[in-house]
Amino acid sequence: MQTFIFLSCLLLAAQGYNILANPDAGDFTVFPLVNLGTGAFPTCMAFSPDGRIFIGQKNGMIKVVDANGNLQAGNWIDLSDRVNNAGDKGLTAIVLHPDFPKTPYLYATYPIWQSDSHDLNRVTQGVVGRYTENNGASSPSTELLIVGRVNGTGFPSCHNSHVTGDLVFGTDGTLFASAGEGSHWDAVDDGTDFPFDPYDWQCAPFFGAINDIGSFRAQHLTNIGGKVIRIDPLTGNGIGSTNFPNLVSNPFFDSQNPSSAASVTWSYGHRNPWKLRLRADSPAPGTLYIAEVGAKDYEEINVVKASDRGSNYGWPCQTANRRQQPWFTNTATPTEYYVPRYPTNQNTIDMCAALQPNLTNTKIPILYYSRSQYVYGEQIGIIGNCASGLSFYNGSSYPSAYRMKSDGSRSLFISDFGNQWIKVIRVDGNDQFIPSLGVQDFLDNVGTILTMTPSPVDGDLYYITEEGEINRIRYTAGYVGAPIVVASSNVTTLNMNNRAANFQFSSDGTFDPASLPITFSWTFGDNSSSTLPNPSHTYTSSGVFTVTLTVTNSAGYFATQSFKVATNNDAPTAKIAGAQWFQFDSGQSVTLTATFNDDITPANQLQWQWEYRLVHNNHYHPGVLTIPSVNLGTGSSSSTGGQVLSSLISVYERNTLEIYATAYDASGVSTRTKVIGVPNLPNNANYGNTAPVANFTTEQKGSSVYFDGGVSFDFDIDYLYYSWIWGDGTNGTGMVNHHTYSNSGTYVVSLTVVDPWQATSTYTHSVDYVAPAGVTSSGAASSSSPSSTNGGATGDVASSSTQATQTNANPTSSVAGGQTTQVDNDPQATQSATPTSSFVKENSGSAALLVGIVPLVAVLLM
Ligand SMILES: *[C@@H]1O[C@H](CO)[C@@H](O)[C@H](O)[C@H]1NC(C)=O
Ligand SMILES: *[C@@H]1O[C@H](CO)[C@@H](O)[C@H](O)[C@H]1NC(C)=O
Ligand SMILES: *[C@@H]1O[C@H](CO)[C@@H](O)[C@H](O)[C@H]1NC(C)=O
Ligand SMILES: *[C@@H]1O[C@H](CO)[C@@H](O)[C@H](O)[C@H]1NC(C)=O
Ligand SMILES: *[C@@H]1O[C@H](CO)[C@@H](O)[C@H](O)[C@H]1NC(C)=O
Ligand SMILES: *[C@@H]1O[C@H](CO)[C@@H](O)[C@H](O)[C@H]1NC(C)=O
Ligand SMILES: *[C@@H]1O[C@H](CO)[C@@H](O)[C@H](O)[C@H]1NC(C)=O
Ligand SMILES: [Ca+2]
Repeated sequence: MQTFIFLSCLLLAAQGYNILANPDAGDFTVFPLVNLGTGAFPTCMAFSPDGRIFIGQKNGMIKVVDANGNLQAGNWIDLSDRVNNAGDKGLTAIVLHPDFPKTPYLYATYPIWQSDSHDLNRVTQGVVGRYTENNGASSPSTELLIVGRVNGTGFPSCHNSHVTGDLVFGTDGTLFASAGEGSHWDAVDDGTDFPFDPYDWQCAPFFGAINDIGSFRAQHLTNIGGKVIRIDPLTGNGIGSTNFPNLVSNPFFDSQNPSSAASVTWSYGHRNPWKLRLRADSPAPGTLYIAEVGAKDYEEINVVKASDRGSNYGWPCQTANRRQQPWFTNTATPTEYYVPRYPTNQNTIDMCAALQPNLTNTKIPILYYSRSQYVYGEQIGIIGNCASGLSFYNGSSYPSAYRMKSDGSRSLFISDFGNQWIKVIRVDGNDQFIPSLGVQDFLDNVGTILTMTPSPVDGDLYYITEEGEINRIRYTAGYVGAPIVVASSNVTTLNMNNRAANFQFSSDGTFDPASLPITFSWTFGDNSSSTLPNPSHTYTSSGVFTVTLTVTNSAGYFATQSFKVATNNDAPTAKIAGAQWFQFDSGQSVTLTATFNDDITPANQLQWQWEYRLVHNNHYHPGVLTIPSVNLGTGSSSSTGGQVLSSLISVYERNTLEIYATAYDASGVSTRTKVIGVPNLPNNANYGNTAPVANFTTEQKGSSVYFDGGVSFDFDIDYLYYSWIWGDGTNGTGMVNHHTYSNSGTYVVSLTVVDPWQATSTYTHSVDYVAPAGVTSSGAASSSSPSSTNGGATGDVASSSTQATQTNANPTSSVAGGQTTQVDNDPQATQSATPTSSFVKENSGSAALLVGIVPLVAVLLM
């Protein structure tokens, strides 16, 4: 215990850093590369030396963006039949062999299905598989499991979250893999079976009773949970003097059993080591930096040098610089997260105290931060929630302050999922944080960032959000190039036999990185066009039309984006019976019934899917409840989604449930609707919820105004839903927006934020908008030219059939028409597609509660 106090003092001193504003703020611009669409759920990427970018999705599909920035059709490989994609689980990392494509191997890590049941709590194990490329693609038949070939030897997963982590090659060609300890994140887990978890009992039979110890798996070398392992990428064996005499040996290597958990272990005592980055210029096999997601108190950035191999990083007995209180008896301070479910058992178990001798040399992070400014009275400074990415910068286009220096110092970029920021620190040649340089803000409001990777091709940082975006961060001071174009419509399909085929198009989100004036040119696919930023258009014939927006700046650079709309099909309707908001008791079974209808697809061919999201703090945990079903009979279709609440919710947690029913018609067009469940908590229905406070900042950038609602505040760090009224008759959603007005003038803008407990706050503020000179089509003149874009449709579509011809029949994707194209005449710009349009729409009932499409969010981290 004295050791802890000593370390605590040391680290307190080390954490006394400054938060510095970014001197280059505004000179970095996020360029969309591709958008896979909400629901595709990319989690990881890998760059090939041939210019391809491999993108892994949570569901096990791996896609390729070619060297020209175009998303290739289909999958490089589809592992969805074996990837356990329930809840937070899924494919979390891919890595290419260092000699790829000459040595044509890709490695992937994911929890595997152990049976047909898709219940997210089912006990399973994480694996590492190797896949071979042949003619530009691969197939599951090439799979060779190098971790988890035998039941019980993979990464243990005895609950529903933090299983697999990351993969990275060492400089000596060995492979590192990280994994969480696979225990309950929602309580102190010492291995005791939880009554609300119907599968907890399977942990002992599958992994052995010795490993049915919850979080304590991280402390024991009898399993590979909560570890970083280092293996031979051909066999999965640990690295030792008998099999690799010329390499640094693993610390607990056992030549009698080279594949044992001890033989493969490199470091231990990790909770959820989500991302690994290798510092290439370090002694072999390389210094690892780890973004480690903490429980409730701290996020950690850990370093494992070669000389640190075999070190204990402390979990679950230590977090950041201190004891993890609830795991020690008698000192537990119950909190909303860690009220033990078994108070009686807690009095008899003191495993951290028993482990004390093994905790004397635990490693502490080089940097840690928390969800709140003060933790245990200590001021942390930066606030975040789920450390999600790490990157060194090794390019030459960012300013010199970010580059590698000959003194050995490096910029380390750190991303946070919940608070959606990227910050940067400097580490010295000895891998120590340089406190005098502080923690510098880099980018805010980057979205729900899941990982960040530097491109070996252009040096820039790329990142993935769970909304499906792959973005590139470029330094754009002195930028000469194309604008960033974002085009969308309020609906992407409707049936003109039922009503006017009137679509509202929007260029919201479009802007020019150099703030040059821009002009808009829309073509609607029926020979009519518009130069308004946000035109509406009525089609007069039935069919599928390609809508294209071209945005040109005053320097003559342009970019375009296309997507498809259809006038021959309405999206189905979906409605969940009953109130939009209900309360339930923990463990209570609630039956929900949804009704679906469609204009064209018969009821017995409609498909549907139930999903839930467990919402707390500022993030979600996703889950799919049932597999899409067919054959509902005739007439209006209904589907029952019951049983769901019983195993998910503990009354001790300040959670809400969002439950979604999505209907898909035969063309793949979908509609999603939602209800919200709030647990009946003891004494206080809102469990002490504090209402948020809405606020936003504005800044005109060229022809658009940048609105940032991220300055809104919620005491409870709840996830907030943002709805905007722009004051020009249009509305928006999302935390950050670029909005373009048609005319100069003063607009009264209001932002309403809603937390999951339905507490709302509205902030209203006037914005003076000055249309830039040279933007003739979007200037004041446009108001006097009445919508001239209607009625231009004649000719070719008249001959097209009235059949539904939507090209996107994939019910898991909501992106219209598959691929879109983005033409770009800037030779340096490689962005190719930003399909923001979606067939998904909320039914009007639920939209009244929470405006807009809520992004499909997940945390694979917590
Ligand atoms: C692994 O365990 C699962 C059940 O959890 C079982 O279905 C499967 O057959 C086992 N595989 C082997 C090789 O024993
Ligand atoms: C930086 O990139 C160069 C190639 O551009 C590579 O040779 C070098 O190893 C990299 N250094 C580090 C430390 O990553
Ligand atoms: C401490 O670690 C050693 C291995 O280094 C292990 O044999 C022992 O069981 C551990 N102690 C406890 C209390 O787990
Ligand atoms: C889309 O916008 C058009 C034009 O403003 C409007 O007539 C139509 O009702 C809107 N459709 C929906 C579903 O909001
Ligand atoms: C709104 O945010 C701005 C920028 O952070 C801040 O200066 C201002 O005080 C905030 N207003 C309120 C009412 O919190
Ligand atoms: C914008 O939102 C306001 C307030 O919810 C609503 O009254 C108005 O109808 C909305 N306008 C549009 C175009 O959706
Ligand atoms: C568009 O114009 C071209 C050339 O005038 C004509 O051939 C074509 O049929 C028209 N298409 C539509 C949809 O009006
Ligand atoms: Ca339809």
